[in-house]
This record gives sequence, structure tokens and C-alpha cells, in this order.
Amino acid sequence: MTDPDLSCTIAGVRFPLCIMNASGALCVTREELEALGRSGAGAIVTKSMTVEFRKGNPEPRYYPFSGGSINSMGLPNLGYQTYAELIPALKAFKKPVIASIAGLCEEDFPEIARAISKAGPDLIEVNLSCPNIPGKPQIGYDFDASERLIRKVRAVVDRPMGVKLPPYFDPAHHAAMADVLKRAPVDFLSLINSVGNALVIDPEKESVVIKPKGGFGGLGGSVIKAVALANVRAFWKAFDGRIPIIGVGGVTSGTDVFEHLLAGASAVQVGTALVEEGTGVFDRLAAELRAVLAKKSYPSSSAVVGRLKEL
Ligand code: RRO
Repeated sequence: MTDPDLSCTIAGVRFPLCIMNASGALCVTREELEALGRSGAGAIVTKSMTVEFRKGNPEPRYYPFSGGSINSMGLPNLGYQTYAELIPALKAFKKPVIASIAGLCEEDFPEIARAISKAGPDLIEVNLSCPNIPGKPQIGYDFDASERLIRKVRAVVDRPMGVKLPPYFDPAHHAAMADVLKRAPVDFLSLINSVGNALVIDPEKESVVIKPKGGFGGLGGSVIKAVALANVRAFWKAFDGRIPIIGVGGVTSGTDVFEHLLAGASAVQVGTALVEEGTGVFDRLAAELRAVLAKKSYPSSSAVVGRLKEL
């Protein structure tokens, strides 16, 4: 059999590989974004951008451990105007560019969205789920605010747009957000952001491991894979498979990618594993996924999407 096809199409945009970086992971500076461009990644996703440049939270603010990572970066980024200037050069790498936008208040989002849309990214990912700004709750847990914000952004962009959601832990919350997204439609979903406000402890030092917020931060990596898969599956079902989903959470092997595809993701993003391994992770994951698909006689990654069996 010929090599399985690992490309995908999301909101009309073709990705040469269904594996890319998660926003936040090695994608803040021009150098990092260009390295993603040169790498095997199927797309270049920017760090979530705010109106102004931000240094972010005090260090240490990222800590890897055996099962994953905890972070409280606090939105360090160059500010949207700089990313708007960078986008044309990033498009020269001939793979989709996804601009991730955030904000410190509701009005920031349309301001950034309007300008960044003009810069011509292939897709816009609206981050409704940053857990790490002291005093600012994750927007995605406020369904009315999320709906207002999606409408405001939609009105000013002429690019396909999606939302990056926080993990939900109850079917009532999956249903409530799905209802929001049926009233205020988006073109794709990125599921999930880190599991917010977790606490990792170093028992030897009898200490927290990151400085901001008394050690509380967003959990990523293998330990959140089951939560990510549940959210991919819940939204896949809520939309009868009719909305493209990018699965994010716990991808460290080709088999993890395969599980996200089964749950209903068309593509995946990689955060902790990228930070820990560097940009070579994309070629490794692609080779491993190809091997899984070939062994199971799947012709392509897209043939797997949503095919999870229930008992
Ligand atoms: O910068 C961060 O602290 C951060 C963001 Br904006 C986010 O969306 N998710 C995360 O885990 N960290």
C-alpha cells in the first residue's frame, strides 16, 4: 500500500500534515515562528497576541515533570502589530498560518481581530481560555460573554475563525457551549487549552514549582490527554461531526494522534512535547502516525476521523 496521506483540510484550508504546534509552544518570537516554518509542522500557529507587547508573568513560569507540564506564562507576546507585520514572511513557508488572538478585556478582541485579519493569516484562532492572567477568569467558562465576543470578532474578520476552548468537565457545559456555537457559528474548534489552575508540588523542596499565582497554573501533556479526548468527542457528537476539530492535549506519540483522530479531531496540536523535544517532534509524530495507519490499513488520517467505536 502507498504511504498513508496525513494531510487535512480545515475550513477550506489545506494542511500538508495534520500535526502542528499548539499556540504558546515555541511560537512567540520571529525566530521561533520561522523555525516552525522550516520544520515538519503542518502549520505555523502564533502565540496568542494581545494589543500591547507583554513580558508575561515572573519566572519560573513553566515546569515539566514526568507526566506533562504546568505553566503560568501570562501571555508573553510581541503585540499584534508585530505579528501582523510578520505574517506575510511566515506565509512564504507555504503552509497555513494560524493567528491566535487573545485580549485582556472584551474590546481588545475585535481590535486585534480586525487588524490581524487584514494581515492575511489563513485562519484565526480566538483564545477563549487563557487560565493565567491574575484576576481574569477564562472567558470560555462564561457562556454569555463567549457568545458576545464571538459575534464581535466575527463581524470584523474576513478569514475563517475558530475558538480555542477550555476543558469542560460536565455534559451540561458541553451542551451549553455547543448551543452558543450553534447561535454564533465558528469555522473550527481547537480543543482543549491547558487544564487551568492545577497545582504541582515538589515534595523534596516542599514547594510549588512555578512562581505566579501561588504555584497555580495550566496543566498540559500526557496527564490531560483523556480530558482532551473527552472534549473532542463531546463536541464532535454535539455537531454530528459537522465542524472541524483540532485536538490539543497529551500528544506525545503517533498513537496519541490516532486517538485524537478517532475521537473526532481532523488535526492535532502539540504543546508540551514540542517544548520538551524541539521542532523535530513533528517528523517523529508523522512517522509514527504513518506506521499506525499503515498497520491498520487506513489510507489516510482523514479516514479515521470520528470512527471511535462505542460498546
Ligand atoms: O500565556 C499563558 O500563560 C497561557 C495561555 Br495565553 C493559554 O492560553 N494557555 C496556557 O496554558 N498558558
